[in-house]
Amino acid sequence: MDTHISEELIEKLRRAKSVAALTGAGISAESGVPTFRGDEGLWKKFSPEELANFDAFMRNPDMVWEWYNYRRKIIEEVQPNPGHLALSKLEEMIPSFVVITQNVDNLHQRAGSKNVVELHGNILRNRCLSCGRIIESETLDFSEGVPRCPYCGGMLRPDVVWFGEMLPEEALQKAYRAAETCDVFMVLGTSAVVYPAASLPEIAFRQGAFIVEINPEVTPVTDFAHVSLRGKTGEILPKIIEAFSK
Ligand code: BV8
Ligand code: ZN
Repeated sequence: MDTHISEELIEKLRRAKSVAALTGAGISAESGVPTFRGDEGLWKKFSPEELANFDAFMRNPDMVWEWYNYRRKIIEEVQPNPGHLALSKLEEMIPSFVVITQNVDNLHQRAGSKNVVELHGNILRNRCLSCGRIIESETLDFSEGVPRCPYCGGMLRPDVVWFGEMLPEEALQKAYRAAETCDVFMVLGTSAVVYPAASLPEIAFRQGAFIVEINPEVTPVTDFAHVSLRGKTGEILPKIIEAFSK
C-alpha cells in the first residue's frame, strides 16, 4: 500500500504554476456522504439508470425527488473533511489552482475553496422545467412531494446533470482548459468511469502534466499516473500540505 509522499511530488507542486484537482465521491466519503459504487454506495440500493436520468424523472418524479431529498439531508448534516480543507489551503499556496468536481454536495465551497468547477451541478439548487429559473433548496418546502416553482408553478428538478444530459458548457470548457494547461493534475477519490469527466486525466497526461492519484483502490488512471497513492484523501492530502509547507 504505497502512501509515501515523495520529495519528487512535493518538488513538482512547488515548481507548479498551475494545478488542477479532479474530485469524485471518494473525497466526501470521510464526511459521511455515501459514494456511488462503494459498499454503502448510493447505487447499491438504486441503479443510476433508474434514478439519475430525465426519463426516470418524468416516469416517477416522486421517487426521484425522494432520492434527492435523502441525499440532500445527508449533505446538509455533514461537514467538509481534512481532504476538502487541504484543497482550499493548496489554493492559497499555488498561483493557479482549480478544483474540478463531479460532486454535487457543495462541500468544497463550504471548505473555503473559491475556484470550484461543478461539472455535474449542485444538489442545493433546483431548476424549473417551465420557466428555467434556478431556485435555492433552502427556500423550498420538500415535504409535499414534487416541489413547485414559486414563480410559475412549474415542476422543479434538482440542478444536477443526469446521464444522457450534456454538462454545463462553461464548466466543461474550464475543465478542458485546466487539463490542457496545468503542470500537475490531481485525481482524488474518483473511480474515473463516468465521461466526459473521466477523459480529463488522460488529456492532462498527454500534454505533459504530472499526474497524482489518491484512492484506496486502483482505477483506470492508475496505469498512467506518475504517482498513485493507495489511501484516503482525508489522510494523505493534509500530509502533502504539511510537506509542501516545510
Ligand atoms: C453525456 C450527477 C452527452 C447526478 C452524475 C463515453 C464512453 C462511455 C459512456 C459515455 C461516454 N460518453 C458519455 C457516456 C455516457 C455516460 C457515462 O459516462 N456512462 C458511464 C457509466 C459509462 N455519461 C453521461 O451520460 C454524461 N453525459 O455524456 O452527455 C451524451 C449524451 C448522450 C449520449 C452520449 C453523450 C453525464 C454524466 C454525469 C451524470 N451525473 N452525477 C447525481 O449526482 O445524482 S455522475 C456521478 O457518478 C458522479 O457525479 C460521478 O461522476 C459518478 C460517480 O463516480 P465517483 O464520483 O468517482 O464515485 P464512485 O463511487 O464511482 O467512486 C468513488 C471512488 O472513491 C472509488 O474509486 C473509491 O475507491 C474511492 N474512495 C472511497 N473512499 C475514499 C476514496 N478515495 C479517496 N479517499 C477516500 N476516503
Ligand atoms: Zn418556473
